[in-house]
Amino acid sequence: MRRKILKGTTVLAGAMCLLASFCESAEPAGPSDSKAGGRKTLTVGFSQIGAESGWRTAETRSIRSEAARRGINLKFSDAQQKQENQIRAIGTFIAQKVDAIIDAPVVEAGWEPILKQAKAARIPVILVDRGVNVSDDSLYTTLIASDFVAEGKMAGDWLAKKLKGKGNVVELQGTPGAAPAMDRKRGFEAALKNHPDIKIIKSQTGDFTRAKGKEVMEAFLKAAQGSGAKIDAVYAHNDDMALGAIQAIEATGLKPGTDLLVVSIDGIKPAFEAMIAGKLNCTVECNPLLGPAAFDAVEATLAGKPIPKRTLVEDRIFDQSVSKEAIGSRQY
Ligand code: GZL
Repeated sequence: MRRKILKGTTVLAGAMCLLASFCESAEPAGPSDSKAGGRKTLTVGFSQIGAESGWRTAETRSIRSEAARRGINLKFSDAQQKQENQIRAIGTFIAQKVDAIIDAPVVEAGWEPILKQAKAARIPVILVDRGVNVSDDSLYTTLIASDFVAEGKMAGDWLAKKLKGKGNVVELQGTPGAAPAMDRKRGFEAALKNHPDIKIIKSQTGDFTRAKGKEVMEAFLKAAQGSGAKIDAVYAHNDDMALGAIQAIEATGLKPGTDLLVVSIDGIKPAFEAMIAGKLNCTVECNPLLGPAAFDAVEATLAGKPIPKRTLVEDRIFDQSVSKEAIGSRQY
């Protein structure tokens, strides 16, 4: 059963306030090293995917700094984008009897066994940034993430308008099996449903990295040169792949942002710099500053308070027309 996105639970980007609906909460568990004043120091295990993109490192900074601000003992594990490393790290957190676990699941499938172990150990699991595909959603406490389908649709609607309903698009997909990759594709295709003359002529994963995005875009450009097909736009599932694609486009002498439109998702500062330079046309924000909401959920769960099963992070779209005035307030 795919994870449900429950209506009525929204997090305003930046405010990160949680609107409550209800779910069961796990009993507190874990080591009882106490802090001055008798309040227990919490120990939380964080299984992070890796450091593949500017977005990812911003998320890690947010989680680490929020743990420090709250005096929480954070055990951090970088999985180098491998699910088996995440599962191993979560198993270690369980053996160490941490109070709670935060997981950014690299892909949607394959989590039931380890989540069942956490539930049996009565350790709550907070999902951040990406969802999981489980038959029993009591295996995790809450999912704090953006609506990736909406992000893909915002990007597609913007591009369709800019292309005036006609053109060839190449797509740089995120990590195969990852929620943002599948859903951003789904949302973009939904937007193009109303524009039959816009065709996705090539689509391949660049694994959310700049290097791979550049490599795949080089292949797309070479293929187009060989077949004589014109590429009118690039849709990248994240800014890092878009920035790699921009490098590949420039190497052919074409002007990214002019000869080919470039649209992506994340809203990292380098994307705003590329928009100001006229090389990127539009980015849809996907807020990575999830630390406050994640630890609100940890503390609420351990206190036995009800929290939303799904906490939606709201996102906005930015194009070149607003990039200069917006870059000053970007926090990542
Ligand atoms: C989105 C996140 C994605 C970003 C990429 O929540 O999972 O992973 O869009 C990152 O930049 O690599």
